[in-house]
Amino acid sequence: MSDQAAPWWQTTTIYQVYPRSFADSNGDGIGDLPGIVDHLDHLVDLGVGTIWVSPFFASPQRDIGYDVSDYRSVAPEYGTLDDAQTLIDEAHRRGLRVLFDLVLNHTSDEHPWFVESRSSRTNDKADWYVWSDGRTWPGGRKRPPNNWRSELQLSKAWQWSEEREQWYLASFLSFQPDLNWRHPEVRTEMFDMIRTWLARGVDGFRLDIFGSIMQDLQLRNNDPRPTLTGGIPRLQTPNRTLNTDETIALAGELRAVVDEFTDDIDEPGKGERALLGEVFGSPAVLRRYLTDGGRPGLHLVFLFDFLASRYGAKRYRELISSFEREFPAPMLPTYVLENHDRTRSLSRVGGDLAKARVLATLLCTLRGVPVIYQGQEIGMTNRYIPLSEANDPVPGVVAKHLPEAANRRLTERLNRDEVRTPMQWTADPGVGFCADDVTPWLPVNENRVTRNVDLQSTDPGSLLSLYRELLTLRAFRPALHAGSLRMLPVESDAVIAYERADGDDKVTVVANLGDDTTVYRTGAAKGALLSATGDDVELFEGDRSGTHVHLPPHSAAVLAL
Ligand code: TEU
Ligand code: CA
Repeated sequence: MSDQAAPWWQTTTIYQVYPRSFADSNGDGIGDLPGIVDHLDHLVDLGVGTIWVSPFFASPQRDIGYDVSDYRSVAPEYGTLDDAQTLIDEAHRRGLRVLFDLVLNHTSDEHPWFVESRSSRTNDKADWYVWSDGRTWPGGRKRPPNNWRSELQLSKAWQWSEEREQWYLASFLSFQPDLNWRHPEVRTEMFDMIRTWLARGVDGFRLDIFGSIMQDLQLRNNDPRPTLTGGIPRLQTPNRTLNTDETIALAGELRAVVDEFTDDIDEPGKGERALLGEVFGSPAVLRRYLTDGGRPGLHLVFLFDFLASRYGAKRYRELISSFEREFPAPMLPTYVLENHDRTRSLSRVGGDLAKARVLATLLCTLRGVPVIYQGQEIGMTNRYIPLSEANDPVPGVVAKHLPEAANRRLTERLNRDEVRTPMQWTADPGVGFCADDVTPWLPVNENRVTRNVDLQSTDPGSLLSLYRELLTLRAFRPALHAGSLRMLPVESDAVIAYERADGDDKVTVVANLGDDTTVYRTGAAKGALLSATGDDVELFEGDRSGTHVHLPPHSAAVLAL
């Protein structure tokens, strides 16, 4: 799609803010909404176009906001509804769009709706959640209705309620009961809630575990065969609980709701609103969320394969080719390297900054929407926190089943606290996240002295400077933010090369992911637009075949054709 016609959500770059760890404005050691507003200029300087803010709605915070107890109010530790409106308005004033994070699959078990629903089988909310009598075995033992396991696989998906003497479905953690989206009142309430945020100018939503929303109506067993679904090992094939036809149809209904707010003004808060689904499955399945039977669904879906893959040219070439095959224009892939749930990408490559710079270059020059997690731009890494000290509830669930060593190795069910430590703005003890005499909710990473925005902002050779250069280049080159992608032949297995083109604007991106220097023969390159290593890219006239590019180990270059 050419640059002119491309809608904002196709050409933007998304930056994930994890509010509890971004910036604390009132000295309680917890990040908050005013803290985000205080740092919006960093995002403008970085060059991103959209911020996705992880949940800040009322919540008991057992899963740090992904357990909502009131979708229409702000958790007091993060601020007020006015602060949320200020965040939207201040972002828009800077030309940034804002996505909020909607957890539609489940609420907290402390949500008043669930407290009422669980209290009896006849109250007004009795069927707002997924309840079942289950089975009674000989001898009277109560058993769940089927074999469904939770998203984390290591525990059952059904929880017993003594009050109702029935089982309720909790697809993720036991204190996160699934809403019953077949109940008309649930849809009415949830769609109305969504409209209130859209009316406040939110440009769209990131949709949490959207693929788990509607399960098989007959509660039939999942296929017992283990599988790897969306990069996550599962003890059974979730054919009855994940990506069902009804869930995919819900994507179309949700699209119709956000399309009610699409004015024809292409301005933040007025133009088209976008839906970004956190969904897991094969590309063919994920594609159905974008359009099913000709009906539009979500605008974008996360593709986690890059994030879940080891660093390597061969695997990345295969993934890029598969994404191009499975999500042909006008569909768009997304590229994400890390988030608040998974290992930091720099940690994943063993702390090797050269590799991180190659990844940054690929992320920002591939066809598709790049998603950057807070701190990724300065090379933040996992900060070890023993499972025994975890705020994150996931390790507790996993630790019951797996010793820590296996836990870390087998399923990357790390203590997610490790990727949620305070954003490092300065080298100070409080890293500019909070005052130095305030104890932040999670410990600061000791590498704050070198990994901070202050230091890297003025260092042209820093990772932050590279991200700024890349995002500026991407914004100015239609080939990069709206163009096609064509994989180019390579002689070395350690090299990735592709051409991006939009009309007359063409660039070639070439990367060497090997440990040895290599030379890449390119067409008539006019010159290097950018080099990941920060050094000059040596272009030299080779033999008749045109220009050769000298590529040191773990380097990349963007060439003007
Ligand atoms: O995470 C769902 C999901 O991706 C998990 O299976 C993830 O792979 C796991 O946490 C890795 O350890 C979403 C949110 O991103 C996560 O923070 C929430 O805890 C979860 O849903 C429940 O809302
Ligand atoms: Ca605070």
